[in-house]
Amino acid sequence: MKNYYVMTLFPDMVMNGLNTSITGRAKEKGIINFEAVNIRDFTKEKHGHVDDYPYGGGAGMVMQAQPVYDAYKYIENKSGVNTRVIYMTPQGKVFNQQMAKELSCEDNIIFLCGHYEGIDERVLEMIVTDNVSIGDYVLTGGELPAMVMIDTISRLVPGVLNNDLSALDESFSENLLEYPQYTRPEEFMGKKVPEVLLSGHHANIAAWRKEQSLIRTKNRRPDLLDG
Ligand code: 6GU
Repeated sequence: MKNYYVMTLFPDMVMNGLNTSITGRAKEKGIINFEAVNIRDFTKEKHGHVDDYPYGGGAGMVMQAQPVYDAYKYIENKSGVNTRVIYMTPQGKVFNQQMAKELSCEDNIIFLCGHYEGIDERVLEMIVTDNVSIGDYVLTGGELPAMVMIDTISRLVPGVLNNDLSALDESFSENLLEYPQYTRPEEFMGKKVPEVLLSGHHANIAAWRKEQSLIRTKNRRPDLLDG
């Protein structure tokens, strides 16, 4: 069983997303588990504040160290002290399929989602093991990135997909994009399914698909073919 913990101010957003579709079914099957931990539950302020003005001035608010630290301690009790803590930040290393493959071997992962102008640097220094971004653009918070990562990682955990081979034979698994797919009918508005796919000749089909993958990658993502 893999355990994914999400430290967040918006637990419903995370749980509603992950409980849907394949990740939700994998949780019901007991293959993976995810838990959103509401950082606000750990505030010691009577009005429930988790943020304050930045020292030195400037726009926006900063999430305070204490509730983040206490939420982490609550999770650490369950996950163990060596659990990786991934801070979702546009300043991190950019997430990719290789990273997902490596993380799919971890039994426990904690995802820390910031909001506002970020989180007090001192608690980040104390608990974060990895800084990860999902691309070069700025989101309002780390929740969508954490959900993107958990979705990508989960489908590489054995048993999550009905067909474990489909996780291997797909875009990026060999640095190539996936070949085009077709299903019934054989002809749609005058457009026919490529003949070779109807031939039953497995070697020819495999060769055609490999060629299509290469052509597609060259046209759409030539950067993947560099080196
Ligand atoms: Cl991980 N967080 C935020 N706030 N924005 C992002 C991101 C993460 N990755 C890309 N943009």
